[in-house]
Amino acid sequence: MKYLVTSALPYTNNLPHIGNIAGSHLPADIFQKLLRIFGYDVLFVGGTDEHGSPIEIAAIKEKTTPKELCDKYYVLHKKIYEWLRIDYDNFSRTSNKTNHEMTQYIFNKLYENKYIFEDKIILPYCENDKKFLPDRYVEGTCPYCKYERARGDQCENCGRLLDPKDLINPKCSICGNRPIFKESKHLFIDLRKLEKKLLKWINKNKHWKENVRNFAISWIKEGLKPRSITRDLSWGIKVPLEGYEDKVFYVWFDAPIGYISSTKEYFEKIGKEEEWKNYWLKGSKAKIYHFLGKDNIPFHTIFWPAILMGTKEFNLPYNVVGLEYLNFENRKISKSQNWGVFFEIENDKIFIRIKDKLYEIDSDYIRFYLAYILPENKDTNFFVEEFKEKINKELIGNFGNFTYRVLSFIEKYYSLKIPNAKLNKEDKKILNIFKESKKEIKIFIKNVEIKKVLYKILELSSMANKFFQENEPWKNEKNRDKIIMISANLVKDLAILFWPFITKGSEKIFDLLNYNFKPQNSIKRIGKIELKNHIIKKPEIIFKPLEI
Ligand code: B3M
Ligand code: ZN
Repeated sequence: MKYLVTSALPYTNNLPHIGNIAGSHLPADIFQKLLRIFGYDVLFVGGTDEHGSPIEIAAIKEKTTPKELCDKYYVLHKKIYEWLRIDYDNFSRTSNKTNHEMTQYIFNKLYENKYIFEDKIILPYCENDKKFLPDRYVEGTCPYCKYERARGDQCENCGRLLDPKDLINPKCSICGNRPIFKESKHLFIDLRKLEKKLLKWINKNKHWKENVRNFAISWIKEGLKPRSITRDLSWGIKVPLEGYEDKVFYVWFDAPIGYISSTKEYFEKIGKEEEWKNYWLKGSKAKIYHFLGKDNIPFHTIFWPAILMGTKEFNLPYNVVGLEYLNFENRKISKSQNWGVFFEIENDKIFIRIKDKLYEIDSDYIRFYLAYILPENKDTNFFVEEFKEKINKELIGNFGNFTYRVLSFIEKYYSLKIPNAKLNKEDKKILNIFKESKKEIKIFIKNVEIKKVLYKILELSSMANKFFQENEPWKNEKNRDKIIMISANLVKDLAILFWPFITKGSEKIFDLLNYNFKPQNSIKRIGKIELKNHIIKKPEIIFKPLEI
């Protein structure tokens, strides 16, 4: 069985904040790494989402071209994820050639299979900018509450959904002129024809999280409407149909296809051109897991599977892991209000900005705390004080200290050589507890319960700490060899288990242990004495206290 893990593709009109990381990249990365250490055959792909009106408008505002804007942000996004050790096998771009081709291919299939039809709609058009305006780029007075800066899609003040035609005194948000309303023809995917099949499929997917499944079912039960898949923009993927030369595909049409293209690109790079089919074509036995924030759930449970179904050729996702929101100190994260935790790049270096102050923080600390508070089933909060406490007490006080104590003990009492001792049944107790924990962790992985995995590992780490403390190797000369040999191997076990969470820290520990770590199926090593008569490196402090 093959596993494919994806994370939602971020737009390239700004930099990510911790909410984006906790909402998809990090849980996806931890999950794929857990699968790896448990021996599964897994591939992890992602990329940037580079089309759509937000990009085109951002480019106009920054006085650049969409292409240049995306080139710049692609590099910055990639840098941040690499720094965070979000270890994509391939991090692609939806503007790549492969995605253009794949999108057109899929469209042609849908067209052939008669899921596409044409219709005319009336849209706001700016005669000054010579372009159709996306709904939210028309501003004006809300007809209900009279708020003056309401957007064409929604009024921020009273929350009502609007149509640009409803606005009093509509204005183009690029140049400020009054738009006219003009007819334009567009292509629609007829979701009504796929409604029954979709509902049946969702009902069958009992392993999805409750919130995701219920959300999808209630959406379908309201009745699906045709959805337009083309836009009057110039930046995007061309529509391979006569009469559509001036239009491109709607960004949500080509963005998820980016998952397929990223997979294909990965295999092309390693010279296995056909291999992507074993993930994506119907009949292939791959399990596809999509990780994404809750606002993206409808697209991944309805719109995207409908596209795939309509081709009659492609595989459907196995699980849609929708996460809730991460807030900052009880309020929604907002870049414009400087409320939250953000990433900044200065002279090639990555800094963390908390509200308006810049810090240099170990990326493992961000990973650890975000994993600790992952919004898996409900919205959660990043609290600065709690961040400090969890790092200093849990990560450092628990795992960091244990590791450092054991390694320094080996240096001081054994001149860096882990002893070899014979163990009896009683001695093996703690090793067996570690071995036993695998079953429990495997169930959590199956249910995609990432936080539970982390809490379990922290529990094991406390146990190891207690083992060392209570056995007092500094006094207990008789059993010292045993205690130290066991403890050193528990350090190795914990570093393996923590690797999906704090990848860099674990790798540093493997290095200090002189341990040749290979992730694939490393779970087999847990609870085993592998390090004996073994020289380690001179210990170093692995995690420095977090001061913010
Ligand atoms: N770019 C929306 C977002 O960043 C969108 C996700 C695409 S996933 C195929 O939230
Ligand atoms: Zn205008």
